[in-house]
Amino acid sequence: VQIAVVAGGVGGSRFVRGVRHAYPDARLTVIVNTADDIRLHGLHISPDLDTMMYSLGDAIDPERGWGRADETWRVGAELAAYGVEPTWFGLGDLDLATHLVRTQMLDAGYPLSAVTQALCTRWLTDSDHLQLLPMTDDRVETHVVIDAPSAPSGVRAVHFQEYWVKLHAEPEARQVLQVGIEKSRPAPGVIEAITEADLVLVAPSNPVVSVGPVLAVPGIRTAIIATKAPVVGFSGIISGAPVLGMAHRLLPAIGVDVDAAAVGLHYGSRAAGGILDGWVIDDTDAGLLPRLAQAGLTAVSTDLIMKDPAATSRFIQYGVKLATE
Ligand code: GDP
Ligand code: FO1
Ligand code: CA
Repeated sequence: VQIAVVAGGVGGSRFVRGVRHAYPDARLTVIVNTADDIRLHGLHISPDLDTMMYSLGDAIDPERGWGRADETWRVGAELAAYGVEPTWFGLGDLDLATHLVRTQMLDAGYPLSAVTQALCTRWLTDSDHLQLLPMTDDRVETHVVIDAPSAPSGVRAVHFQEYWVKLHAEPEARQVLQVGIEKSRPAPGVIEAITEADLVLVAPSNPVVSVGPVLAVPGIRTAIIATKAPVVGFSGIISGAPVLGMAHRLLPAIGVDVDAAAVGLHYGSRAAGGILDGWVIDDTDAGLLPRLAQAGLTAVSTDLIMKDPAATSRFIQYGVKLATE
């Protein structure tokens, strides 16, 4: 069995651990958002790829959900002591090694997909049957437009990491831009993974800044619409709020209500030009099922809390079965 998963960072990696638990013998390709990527201190940082890689390599910090377990922060403290900005982005000593390797390889001319594969040889073995692919090798960055009364235009655009980590998503997001997306191309293997899959899963990742950018890389949405495999999506919005993070601050900027039905209908039913054959929502949102059925999107509800890989695995199997019958 071949499975392709579209995912972001923290939510995406918890989901993929569940997919592995549910389908231990499957060949898994995870197509990861790279629009969170940022260059800081001359280093190329790919937060979602690293979250996925560390998580699958059992090296993730379990409390934070990103970065390395047993991390120390001495280099960052030294940079701050020199007064070097930015100081709001946490760069751990262990994590820095990853960024150094990635940046050197990119600067030597290797594409991000090759760099990712090289980094992953440390964390995954061939017998894992698991490949991480960046959505694209091209540079794409999410920027968020916020009010700036002192700017001539009244607004300014900040990098997504600045909006998220420094500003804690407090300013209202007027617009979310994926800079560079129109000219980006899917990374090698992405389209094949979707086309040749027996099952395509959309993780309960952030619809605006994780799944959104992946689908917006020209060619990826089309490949999902065209694949012979069933496509099943899972809601990260439960009872009108994201389970973690601040997706509720970004959904309004793309005109989508913060509820599981609105997100499902935003992805859309394949029968109506969207990407989904099935949409899985939480039991607490079961009241939305009639609305989804009426709109022509096959949906089911179950307990969608990713407590551990076994629990995640259960809802994945349940959702896939019911949504593909
Ligand atoms: P990020 O890139 O680190 O922000 O992570 P993702 O975009 O991959 O995932 C973030 C999303 O995962 C959030 O919007 C959450 O609502 C969702 N999420 C986190 N934990 C859970 C969970 O236990 N169940 C569900 N259904 N969604 C979750
Ligand atoms: N998230 C934070 O909230 N604060 C940080 O300082 C931070 C640093 C960081 C460093 C490396 C990395 O791979 C991830 C990091 N994250 C941090 C997580 C990440 O940037 C964001 O939370 C996600 O990209 C949101 O989608
Ligand atoms: Ca992310």
